[in-house]
Amino acid sequence: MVNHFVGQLWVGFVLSLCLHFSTVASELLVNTTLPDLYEASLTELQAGLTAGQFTSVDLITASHLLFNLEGAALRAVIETNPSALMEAAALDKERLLSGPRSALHGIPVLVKDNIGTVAFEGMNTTAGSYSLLKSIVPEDSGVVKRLRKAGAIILGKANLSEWAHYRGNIASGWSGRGGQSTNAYYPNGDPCGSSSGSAIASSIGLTAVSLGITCPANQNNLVGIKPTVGLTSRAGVIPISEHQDTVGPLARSTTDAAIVLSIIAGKDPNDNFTLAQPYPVPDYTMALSNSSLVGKRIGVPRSVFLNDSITGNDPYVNVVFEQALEVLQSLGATIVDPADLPSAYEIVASNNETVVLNTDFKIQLNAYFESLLANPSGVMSLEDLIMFDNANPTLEEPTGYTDQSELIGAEATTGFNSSYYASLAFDKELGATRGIDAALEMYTLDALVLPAPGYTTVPAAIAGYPIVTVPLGFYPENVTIGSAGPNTYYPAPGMPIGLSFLGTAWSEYELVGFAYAYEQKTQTRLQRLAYASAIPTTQLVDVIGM
Ligand SMILES: *[C@@H]1O[C@H](CO)[C@@H](O)[C@H](O)[C@H]1NC(C)=O
Ligand SMILES: *[C@@H]1O[C@H](CO)[C@@H](O)[C@H](O)[C@H]1NC(C)=O
Ligand SMILES: *[C@@H]1O[C@H](CO)[C@@H](O)[C@H](O)[C@H]1NC(C)=O
Ligand SMILES: *[C@@H]1O[C@H](CO)[C@@H](O)[C@H](O)[C@H]1NC(C)=O
Ligand SMILES: *[C@@H]1O[C@H](CO)[C@@H](O)[C@H](O)[C@H]1NC(C)=O
Ligand SMILES: *[C@@H]1O[C@H](CO)[C@@H](O)[C@H](O)[C@H]1NC(C)=O
Ligand SMILES: *[C@@H]1O[C@H](CO)[C@@H](O)[C@H](O)[C@H]1NC(C)=O
Ligand SMILES: *[C@@H]1O[C@H](CO)[C@@H](O)[C@H](O)[C@H]1NC(C)=O
Ligand SMILES: CC(=O)N[C@H]1CO[C@H](CO)[C@@H](O)[C@@H]1O
Repeated sequence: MVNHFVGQLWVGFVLSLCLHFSTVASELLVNTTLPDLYEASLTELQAGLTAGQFTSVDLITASHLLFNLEGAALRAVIETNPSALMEAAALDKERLLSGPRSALHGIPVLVKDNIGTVAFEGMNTTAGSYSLLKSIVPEDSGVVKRLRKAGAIILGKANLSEWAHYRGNIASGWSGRGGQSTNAYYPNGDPCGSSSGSAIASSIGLTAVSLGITCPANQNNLVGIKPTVGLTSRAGVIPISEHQDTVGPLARSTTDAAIVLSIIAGKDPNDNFTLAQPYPVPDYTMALSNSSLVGKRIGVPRSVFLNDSITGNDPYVNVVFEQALEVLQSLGATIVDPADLPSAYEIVASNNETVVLNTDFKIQLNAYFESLLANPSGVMSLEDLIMFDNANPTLEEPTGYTDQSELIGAEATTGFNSSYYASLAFDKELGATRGIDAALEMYTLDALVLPAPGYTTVPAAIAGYPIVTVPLGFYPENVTIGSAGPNTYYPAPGMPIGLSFLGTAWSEYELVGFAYAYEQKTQTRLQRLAYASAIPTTQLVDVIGM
């Protein structure tokens, strides 16, 4: 009912505007086409909300139906927000009174289950683990605070690889609470991750945008931004390492990803890494230009990163990548090839990252447990967690796997010592000083470009540097199907491949521009849809006025 009224009100408004500017009757068109939720952009959703075609309540209703009826087989979502409809109704009312707060006003956003949300709203924050079921976090995470302030509605918690895939040798996309999430482009395809559920959900329109990181963007036909460590707050996010963790958008277009990054980026007193960022946060949507590659020098770090016998990539990855280089050139870029990272071979050989991650994980996870106001499972430390997993095999052990080697490795560390600091410094040197920054300087480059699969994320991860990934292509029908876990496959026919732009600290603005120009030229995402039974059929028309 409310929805109907809103619709009339705004249609009237649009009509009177048209009348004012035009006397030609045939131009008195009201756009009655509803956006297709599989592909809807934030701009389309916001326009429809503003025009009163549908409300945020309708969007939430549609999303809940999508999860229950259609998302279930992919296990993309662990739980939905029981307060979402109420929040949507309030935001609909506010829109009528004072207009939208931002491009995310009234838009449902899914967040990974390790991103904290206040318990009284009704949702758990568990990183997929039963050990945190019904735990009470002290407050919303920093990024969720920003989303809410912008008027976004937290729709639910996305499935993920348990503990953000820092548990041991378990399949990507598996968690105790969420089960095995799978890719929408091939039955039982590996979703990659840790942010697997977030990516699957965005890939098939269960939500327009979600928060996660880049590997899943690569394998789910999405745009992902992995921001520089310290651009977005990690306060209230269940940690692995403060030196590598970073929260970024997963969306179906560079435009949507840029909108979300502009909202979630910024300083947060509860995460002191964010205090180092250049102020103010740019409006990343201003970087969206089709000519952003004109006159730019883009380097190809061929050695190691494009060598199949080292990366283990299917040869087809390099075939589509070489085509992408031609596209970049046609868009006005100078391709500098090769532009190797001096540290390339050492990056692959080094084990220093493990020392840093294991040590940080133990200290930070223990601090996280300590910050909780309550945890009914009684787990209050990493040591307790390992015992909990052993004591609850039916909940916490996937079929065929009992592994928690990373938890055990982390538990064995004894805190910050000279080897830890040496490893941290060595990582920075390999990733940045003798890695990405060295290549950028030696060849006077604006950015580096690589296919997303392989070792591409490693130099950026250990340097804490940004990556923007866009759709590059899809594995062909005759690709050799690989195993990615007891029940999951990678690669497989039709599964997506991404193209990654890498740069120095705080270069997101430039990288977003390069990714946009490439995306607009190639329009790769829509060349292939999810497999038929993974494509949701619920649309806005089914729920309006429900
Ligand atoms: C009408 O709305 C649909 C869905 O939002 C959009 O795709 C289409 O471009 C719009 N058409 C016009 C003429 O604005
Ligand atoms: C957490 O999950 C449990 C079990 O699904 C549910 O009963 C509870 O309402 C959820 N929310 C909170 C805040 O505990
Ligand atoms: C953040 O604060 C901690 C402890 O208060 C300190 O050890 C660390 O160096 C600070 N980090 C940054 C990047 O400022
Ligand atoms: C970029 O080009 C595409 C068509 O190729 C067009 O739809 C889009 O509006 C252009 N973007 C800008 C910012 O001009
Ligand atoms: C690729 O790596 C293999 C194995 O390390 C090596 O033998 C080969 O020379 C490399 N190829 C190139 C072109 O560097
Ligand atoms: C870090 O890597 C260097 C070079 O590979 C190695 O010599 C050193 O032992 C590593 N440090 C640790 C703590 O593993
Ligand atoms: C630092 O601690 C790690 C375990 O966390 C240990 O393996 C390493 O030997 C220690 N280094 C020094 C110099 O004590
Ligand atoms: C797959 O087909 C393509 C083109 O038809 C061919 O070039 C390629 O060698 C084939 N790959 C495999 C693994 O058979
Ligand atoms: C929507 C969705 O994917 N739901 C699944 C998430 O995981 C739980 C627990 O394994 C399943 O029961 C849901 O079907």
